[in-house]
Amino acid sequence: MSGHGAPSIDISALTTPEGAPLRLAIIAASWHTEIMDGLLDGARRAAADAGVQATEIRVPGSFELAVAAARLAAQFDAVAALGVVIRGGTPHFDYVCQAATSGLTDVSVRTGVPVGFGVLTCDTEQQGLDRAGLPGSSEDKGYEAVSAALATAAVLRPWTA
Ligand code: DLZ
Repeated sequence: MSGHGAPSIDISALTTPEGAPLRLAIIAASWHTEIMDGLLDGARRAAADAGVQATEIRVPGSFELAVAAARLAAQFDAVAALGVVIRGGTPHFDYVCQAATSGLTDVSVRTGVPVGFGVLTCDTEQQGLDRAGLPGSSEDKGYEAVSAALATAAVLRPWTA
């Protein structure tokens, strides 16, 4: 999948809603530290640009992102899940990616709370570095995940039960 065609989301507009500020949780897995540090930094920058104070929690791996998102969705308006999965020599990669993807989708649809998908599923470490929002990266997936979750939460706010 290419980053070409990505929308430009104006999250600064979210700083002036009529209602209370959006409550944001950032959940980060702990594998592949350098890439994850870049994703987290981007996620924090997006929260700051939107004028939102984020609550952060860490889980061991991307497999654990969905259960954490399920718990936090009850108390937050938007969740961003960050993970880095790099293909190895066994099918484990496919199971972890599948669990994270379907688990986070399920949480989002079931709870109605937007979950920004900041999970990199890479064949190589370099692919992760290129997308981590680090100096020299061409993409900033942590920033994008938070922006998408907050923008969706803002759009849906009038229809909150
Ligand atoms: C076991 C495992 C492996 C091999 N690779 C990764 C990875 O690249 N990225 C990641 O986030 N997590 C990985 N894990 C850990 C699993 O997500 C999970 O934490 C363990 O299987 C324990 O449930």
